[in-house]
Order: sequence, then C-alpha cells, then structure tokens
Amino acid sequence: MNVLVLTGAGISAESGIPTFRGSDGLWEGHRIEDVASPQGFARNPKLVHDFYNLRRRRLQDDTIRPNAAHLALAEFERQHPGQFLLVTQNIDNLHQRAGSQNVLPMHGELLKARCALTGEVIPWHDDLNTSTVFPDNPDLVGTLRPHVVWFGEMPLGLEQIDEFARNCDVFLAIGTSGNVYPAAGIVQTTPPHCQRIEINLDATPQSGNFAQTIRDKASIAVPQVLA
Ligand code: BV8
Repeated sequence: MNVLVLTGAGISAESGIPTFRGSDGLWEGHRIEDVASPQGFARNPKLVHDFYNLRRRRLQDDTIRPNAAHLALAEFERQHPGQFLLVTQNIDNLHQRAGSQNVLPMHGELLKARCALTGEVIPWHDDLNTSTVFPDNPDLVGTLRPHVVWFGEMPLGLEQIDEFARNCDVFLAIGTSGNVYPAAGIVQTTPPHCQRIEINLDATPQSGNFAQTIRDKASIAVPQVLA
C-alpha cells in the first residue's frame, strides 16, 4: 500500500507557526509578491532577507515544536518503510524534527541558503543579509538567497512527486488551502482507485476531489486516521 501525504501550513498552525491565509491575505504584513517572488527579491533584497530572517528566528524559538500530527506521520512512516512519501509545502523543519525521514520539501527549507549563482545549497541558521559571504568563496559576496521556492519558480522534486502520485493507493492532504499550484493539482494525478482523504479545518477548492473530507484540527484527526 503506497501512501502519499501532502502537508501545508495548517499542520504547523498548532505548533505556533502562522498560516499564510491571514485575514487580509497579507503575509506578516507584506504583499506576497514583495517577499516571495524573484522580482520582489531583486527589487528589495533586504526586505526579503528580513522577512525570512524573522521566520528563521521564530522557528528556532524552543516553544515551536512538532505537534501530534507531525509525530503521527513519523510513526506511520516507521511502520510502513518504503511505501510512504511525505511532501510538504512548508519550509519549517517540524516534520524532520518529528522524526520523518522521507520528506520532500517541495517549496524549499527555511534553514538552508542557496548561492544564486552556483545553485549550491548550504545549511543556514543565522540571519542572512545582502552582504553575507558564501563560506568557501569570498568572491560570491551577496549572492546568497533563501533556499525557498518563490512564486513563479519551479518547485522541487516534481518528477518524484508525480511518479509516486500516479502509483499511490492512499493520498492524504493535511492543512492546505489547495490554492497554490502545482501542489494543489497533485490530488488530480492520483489513480482512480486511490483513496483520497482531506484533513483541513475549512473546505478548499480541491475538496470535491476527495472521497473523504475531515473538518478537524490536524493534531486530532491525523493520529486518528493513521491509527
Ligand atoms: C510555478 C515558499 C511554474 C515560500 C510558497 C502568476 C504568476 C506566476 C505564477 C502563477 C501565476 N498564477 C498562478 C501561478 C502559479 C503559482 C500559484 O499557484 N499561485 C496561486 C497563488 C494562484 N504557483 C507558483 O508560482 C509555483 N511555481 O508555478 O512555477 C512551474 C510550475 C510547474 C512546472 C514548471 C514551472 C511556486 C509556488 C510556491 C510558492 N512558495 N512557499 C515561503 O514559504 O516563504 S507558497 C506558500 O503558500 C506555501 O508553501 C504554500 O504552498 C502556500 C500556502 O498554502 P497552504 O500551505 O495551503 O497554507 P494556507 O495558509 O493557504 O492554508 C492553510 C490551511 O490550513 C487552511 O485551509 C486552514 O483552514 C487549514 N488549517 C489551519 N489550521 C489548521 C488547519 N487545518 C487543520 N488543522 C489546523 N490546526
């Protein structure tokens, strides 16, 4: 039985990480195009670095911890080795901290940085800024960017996701509003026999593609569904 799981910001909400769909659609007070697009970064790299530095620092606050949903997914993977792929849209590290091994962060990772020139990815836990020097190559001054997929950029691992989705028997979407593509379209690439389950507080534009929709908190519903 091959199980594919897609998670979004809703699975981390109970861990204290705000979701994206705030009341006014702003993201920590910023327009998405200003802080999560290559154009926004080119226009004002300091604003974008500040936006991600704030989220990076918040993530390292020791009150931010994996919740029961993250832990249940890690336990399920331990019991079903080799038949499980966890794709996350989140750039936090809560799945990894919960013990999940086979995690595919399709929108990148907050605690990594990437050289904009060479594409090399390195772990990063401190503040990034426009003059941050790449550790091994001082000539690449100011070329570091967050290792995050912005709007208009190609998400990571699409081929692996597509291959697994076309052969999965269960597809579980957790805490995602189903607005952002290509992530939101994954459900439609699963085979006709696939059991599709959506766990989300609210209905989403994708809800009609799921045989079962569970309107409950992830920390309650995910352990129940995976038990
Ligand atoms: C792409 C990383 C081409 C950054 C993110 C015009 C111009 C350019 C592109 C487009 C365009 N129009 C459309 C597009 C495509 C675009 C897109 O889909 N736009 C949308 C807005 C229409 N997509 C892209 O640009 C993507 N790239 O298309 O490249 C391409 C594609 C394929 C092949 C080749 C080329 C790149 C998109 C990635 C952007 N980066 N994140 C960062 O994090 O800083 S997106 C970011 O927002 C997240 O990663 C996530 O994907 C998205 C937020 O969605 P959710 O995770 O679902 O969170 P949200 O807050 O929306 O919802 C939370 C849900 O949880 C809610 O429904 C709530 O009810 C629920 N919930 C809350 N609490 C709980 C809960 N549920 C359960 N329990 C709880 N406790």
